[in-house]
Amino acid sequence: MTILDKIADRVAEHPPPGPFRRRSWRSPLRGPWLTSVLGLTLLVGLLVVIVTGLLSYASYNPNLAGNDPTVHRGLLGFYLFSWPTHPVWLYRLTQSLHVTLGLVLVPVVLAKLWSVIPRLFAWPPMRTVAQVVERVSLLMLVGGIVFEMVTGILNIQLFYAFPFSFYTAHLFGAWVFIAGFVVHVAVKLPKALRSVRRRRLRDELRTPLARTAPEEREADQADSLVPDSPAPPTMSRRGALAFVGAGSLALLAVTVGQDVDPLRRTALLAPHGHTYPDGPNGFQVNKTAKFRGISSAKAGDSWSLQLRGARTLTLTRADLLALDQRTYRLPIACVEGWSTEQVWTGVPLRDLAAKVGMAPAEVFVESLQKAGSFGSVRLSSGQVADGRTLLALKVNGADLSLDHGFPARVIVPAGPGVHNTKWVRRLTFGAGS
Ligand SMILES: Nc1nc2c(c(=O)[nH]1)N[C@H]1C(S)=C(S)[C@@H](COP(=O)(O)O)O[C@H]1N2
Ligand SMILES: [Mo]
Repeated sequence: MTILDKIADRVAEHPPPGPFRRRSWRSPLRGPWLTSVLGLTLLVGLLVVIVTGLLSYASYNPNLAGNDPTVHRGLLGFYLFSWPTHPVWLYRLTQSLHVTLGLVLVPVVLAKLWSVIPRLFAWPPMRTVAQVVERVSLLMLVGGIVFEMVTGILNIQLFYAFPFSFYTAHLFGAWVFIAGFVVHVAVKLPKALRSVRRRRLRDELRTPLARTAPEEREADQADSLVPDSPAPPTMSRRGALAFVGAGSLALLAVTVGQDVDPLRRTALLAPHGHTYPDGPNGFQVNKTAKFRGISSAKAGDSWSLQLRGARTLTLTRADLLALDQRTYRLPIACVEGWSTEQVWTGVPLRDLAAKVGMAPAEVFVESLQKAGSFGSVRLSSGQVADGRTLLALKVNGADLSLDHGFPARVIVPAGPGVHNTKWVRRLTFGAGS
């Protein structure tokens, strides 16, 4: 034994007081079975959140010039593909899953962190290289999930009110988390699968407080989640699981309404979910005309639409209404999780392209909006080619309200809300335009 090993042993034998001493952690519920039940739940749930999150990034057309504020994304866009326009509810489904599940899993994440918190104070903090690697991966995992949940929830409530780009920060945070997640699953999955088999969930759900006992100690005593000197239980394991499950269900109950039109009023957590006027324009508004500095003067009689392609053309709203009108029932699905389906009437973008001598091509959409996000966007040639992609003039049979984009707005099937530019002023067809 070298002198260094001896010093290391002495350090290990003398943890600082408080949480670094194993005996200060006494809950009889902590143990590998409980941690594994929570961990495997998160494995499945967070996989869905990760996949739908990556899809959300792909849906923004980040490969088209000017759409992606993420300057140094490096290899992170390796999987991107051209976002389809079928089925029309595609983004509505992926994004409501992402946001709803992300919220519903918050109590499970907190319970999982509680179940392993003694490990945070393991003493000595790190001894082998393997431990150092594990701790760094845990920092990425835990730091990543906390960052993603906090930025995600704040964005649902505040709508991009950050001093930095939510979009870029949430994307980078996601990849830090994903890296930690992959390492953690690779290291822990075999043990988690072994640990859940040690007790049957059904038996555990039948065990009352009076018969609640600590789990069996694992072979590696020093690293065990089972406490050295357990306190008497104050809650059964089924009580703890029910507490977490009830938290998740409560979050689900006050969230689902933002994606189900008849349940809109139950969406207590959705700030834009339940206050809107009656009538054909009576559905959520994301960023009002006032907020975006759009006056009814600018969007009124003096307004006209500029079309640019092989030639240019200016059309008034009356000119547009005189063209062939199409009507489709299409959703608006916002990145913040809310969605709705309405009936839109207007002119297909591909007809407008034809007016200026263009086959369906990429289009750069510009609005009257001078500052702030989402005032312009680039749509793919595939989106323009789909005859249901409209420059909408009406909704549910009535003129668009100013807040919903009067005189004209884009509606793209299957796309994210940010592609449905309101108060459109100019359409420029052609790649790199
Ligand atoms: N010009 C402009 N268009 C915009 C926005 C905007 O801020 N400015 N917000 C977008 C976002 S994020 C969404 S979800 C939809 C919402 O449309 P609505 O307010 O009519 O429901 O409009 C999109 N179009
Ligand atoms: Mo949005």
